[in-house]
Amino acid sequence: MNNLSKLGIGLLVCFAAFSFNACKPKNAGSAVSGDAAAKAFVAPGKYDEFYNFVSGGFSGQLSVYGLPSGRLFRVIPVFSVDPEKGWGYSEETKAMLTTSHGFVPWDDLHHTELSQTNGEIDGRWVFGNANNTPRIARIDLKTFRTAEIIEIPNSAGNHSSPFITENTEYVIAGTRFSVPLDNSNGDVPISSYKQNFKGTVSFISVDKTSGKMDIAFQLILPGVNFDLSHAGKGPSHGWFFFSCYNSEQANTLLEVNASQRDKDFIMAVNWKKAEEYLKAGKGVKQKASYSRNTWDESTHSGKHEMLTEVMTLDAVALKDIVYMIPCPKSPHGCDVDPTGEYIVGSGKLAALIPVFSFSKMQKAIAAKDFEGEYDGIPVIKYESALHGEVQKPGLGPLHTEFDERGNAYTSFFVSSEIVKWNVKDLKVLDRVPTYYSIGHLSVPGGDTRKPNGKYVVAYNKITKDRYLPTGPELAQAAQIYDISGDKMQLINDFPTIGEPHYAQSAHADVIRPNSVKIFKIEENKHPYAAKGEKESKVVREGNKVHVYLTAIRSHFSPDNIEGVYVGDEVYFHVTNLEQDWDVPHGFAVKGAKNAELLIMPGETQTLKWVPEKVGIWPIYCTDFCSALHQEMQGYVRVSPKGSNVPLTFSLGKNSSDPKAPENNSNSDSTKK
Ligand code: RUQ
Ligand code: CUA
Repeated sequence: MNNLSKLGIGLLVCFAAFSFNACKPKNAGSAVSGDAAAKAFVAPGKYDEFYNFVSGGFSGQLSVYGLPSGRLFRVIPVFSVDPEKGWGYSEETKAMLTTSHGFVPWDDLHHTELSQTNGEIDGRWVFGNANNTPRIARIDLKTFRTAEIIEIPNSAGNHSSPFITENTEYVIAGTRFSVPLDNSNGDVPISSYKQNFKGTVSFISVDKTSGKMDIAFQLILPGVNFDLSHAGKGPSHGWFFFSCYNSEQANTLLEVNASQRDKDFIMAVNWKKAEEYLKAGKGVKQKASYSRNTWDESTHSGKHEMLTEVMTLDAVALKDIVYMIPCPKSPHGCDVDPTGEYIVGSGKLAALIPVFSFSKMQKAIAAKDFEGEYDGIPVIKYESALHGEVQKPGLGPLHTEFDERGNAYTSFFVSSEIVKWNVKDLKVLDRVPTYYSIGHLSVPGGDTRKPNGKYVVAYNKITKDRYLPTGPELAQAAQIYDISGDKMQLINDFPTIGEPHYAQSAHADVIRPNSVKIFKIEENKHPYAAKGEKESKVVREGNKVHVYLTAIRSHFSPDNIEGVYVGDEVYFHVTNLEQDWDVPHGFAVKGAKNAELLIMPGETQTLKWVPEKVGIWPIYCTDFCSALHQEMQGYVRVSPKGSNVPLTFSLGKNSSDPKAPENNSNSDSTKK
């Protein structure tokens, strides 16, 4: 196809020579010394300096830890149902997990990316990707809730996501698997990869104020695997860089067949140029079918909609959008330093780290200093774009983050270590072991223009003997290192939720002041809200029974309901009337094929229940809300279908007390 394979033979590493499995370093038991531990100690009642947002991998969620304490603050449900919080179980949240394939209860979240303004973390949103059923989520950091999920058409294995530009102009989503496009005939032989399979990269615009996401355009690209990416910054603003592997275009046994060439590519995308083509009307609208789900905090409900078109740009036919730069051996991480000049490509099987220069790349493009084409995309000569190579850094480089002092920190999976090196002179400065087999690593602001090089956190794939054994399955682990001095120093070690991949940290000051404490009850626009006990009621509409239930310490209103029949669809719309921080109430009903509701102050959430048996069914509050939480309970009487037990509901009418107050008890005569 071209003469790429003749290049860089001297760089070729026989990857069979080292096992691609993790190797466990000796002296693994090294403890954190007392002195070091003090650096990670955050005294009880004191706050951490940073929020650390960690992807949950196959848990599909995102977890939030304190840095440097490693204390777990919250697990935010994103792509997977979470019975603890009712996410995906309450009627309001089901829309958020609905896709073009219907309701999908699980996904695999690999990367988190905090929104930026002027290349700095602004603390507004954090984005996450769903790998399996391609989607991007936006989480609102005022509420720490998933606010929007958009599906990505023409994509499969949404791994190269959700990286963002300096002003959050775009969040991008690159496909891992190339596949036939959605509107083409997909019923083709798998062996026709080269003819029929395409790669895509989607540029998702983010509204500056509302955050609302839209696929602005998709680039249609040659069929390869996209792996990771980062946006340019400063001088390279307007560009995006992606690592690609499987430039062999293999469709089977990729571990061998996609490791044939000395070099795959870093793909450089000029998205400003793409915008020009778009303005000039060069985009082609294609039919597509993908969901966009948005959460509305005034109705406390998600809304699901299907979109039917996507704008595409052909990166081959429209010149000057995309260039390839050869990069050794199946690059994984693709990271841009804080100055925006240096782009680091980490070949999983490479024994060196190439660092590319943005200005040299631009010169090479201007001079058409190409070594050929790859499926119609110009390939810049390796040497022409290269700033230099970090020699013998370690085995299996994966990801690189930066500090503000001109240093880079690269994770090495195979040799289980973090290596610190200087971005300009490419000299290795320090190395520390990780426990074990580090994947991603993260410095606060470490992929932005303004890193805060106090700590680097290692997110590891294997835990082995770090903690007390818990049978065959162990939690994954992270380690925190102090990087403020010349030598990196391990200061903390903590288990994580799911499988952590990428993570990012924000200084507490950009999030903490905006954190919502309650939802104002008077602003509750939920159609079934009861904004006071007086509004609580039960209404029958055919076989649907709507219970407008209120919760306040320590009772529900109403708490006695009769006249519900087997087979009815009962909707408990529970409004939490509290207007106090940190006083949720929970709600559950015996036998419901469902999870609890956990309702925040001022909020309304709905649990659907279809009683199948005659009897008395208890309801109760699941969240210990007061000294009399255990008294927060009630009964629903279920009668046979067609019974003539009238619909009644009450609070405070006690059988053992004939003089019980009648004030709250109101019978409803709307029964049909
Ligand atoms: S990946 S361990 Cu899914 Cu981000 Cu590199
Ligand atoms: Cu409300 Cu416990």
